[in-house]
Amino acid sequence: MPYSKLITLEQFIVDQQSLYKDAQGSLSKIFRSLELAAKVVNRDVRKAGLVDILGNHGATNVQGEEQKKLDVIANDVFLAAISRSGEVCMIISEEMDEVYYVEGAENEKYIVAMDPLDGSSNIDVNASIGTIFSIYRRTNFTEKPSVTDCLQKGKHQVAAGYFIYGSSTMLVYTTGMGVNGFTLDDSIQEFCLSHPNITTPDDGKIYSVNEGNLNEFPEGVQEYVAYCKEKDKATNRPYSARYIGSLIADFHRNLLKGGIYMYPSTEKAPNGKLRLMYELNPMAFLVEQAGGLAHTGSARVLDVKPTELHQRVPLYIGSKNMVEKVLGMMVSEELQEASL
Ligand code: AHM
Ligand code: MG
Repeated sequence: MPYSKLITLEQFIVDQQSLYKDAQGSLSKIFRSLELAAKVVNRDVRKAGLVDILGNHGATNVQGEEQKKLDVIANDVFLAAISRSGEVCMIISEEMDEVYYVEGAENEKYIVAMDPLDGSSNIDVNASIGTIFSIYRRTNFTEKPSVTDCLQKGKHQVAAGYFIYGSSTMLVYTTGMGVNGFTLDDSIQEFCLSHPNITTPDDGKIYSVNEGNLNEFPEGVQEYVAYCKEKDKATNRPYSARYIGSLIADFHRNLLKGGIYMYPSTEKAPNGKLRLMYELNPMAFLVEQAGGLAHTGSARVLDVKPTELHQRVPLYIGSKNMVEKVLGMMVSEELQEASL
């Protein structure tokens, strides 16, 4: 494509902003800071095999999981960049126990939640990883910013998205007016619009789940996985199983091609593994904007009221008909149990 036809992220944001008469450019500043941080992290991810930044950092994060060096680097880089945007009063991160209060920004109106490096177990094996973010507006200005301001339902997100550091580096985001994807052109270091108005198919052929845990899933989910494997020409089954263990990579593929990603509850982890504030809400906002669904098995993800920063919640997300199918099987399982 000739460069004259390229729309950079910067240009796209300016154009979008002009659609709102009251826009003051605050979100654009936050996006600029996210973009800069992602370029830095992208550079570090690309050279991870060359320099001594691979491996565990030695510390564990709040969920008791080992942090990789790059997790720590990504957290620091995004924290610094977002703080410098001048628009954000608080940042919460999967890698930090507590809220980070941005110095001198207590009157600012935005809050950012992030998973600075999702899928970090994939770093050492050169598979796709990414950064997930969401932006909320602070609602209470009578008191100092506090953790309560952060615990908002996902439906109140102002923007959400992810950077994926894959075979190419991309940004996919929404501000509630559809979903757009930008690919980083390494030669000019600009994110360029490559996937305008992403919509996800209502049906797909891919199911993504850690099947090693199958016997521990709710019975309705086990039944759905068996359904995915059945042979049936009319419904294009069996489906293909695709699971890399990096939410962003699995989600991104399914978003574009159609499919379902599931992280159900298990006996050991009754709330699943993924975190509501850092992983579920941003992905749910994106998928709904693209025409898909995101559910916890008992509620729409975006309607869940968070009770704590690092809350975990089960997830069923992706193509509308596939999510509805698994939910239907879970409900009929519950009804059967109730009638016994
Ligand atoms: P992380 O944020 O510590 O990387 O953990 C989240 C990741 C997701 O990206 C991925 O889908 C999931 O954990 C995989 O978990 P499991 O290995 O249990 O299937
Ligand atoms: Mg994560």
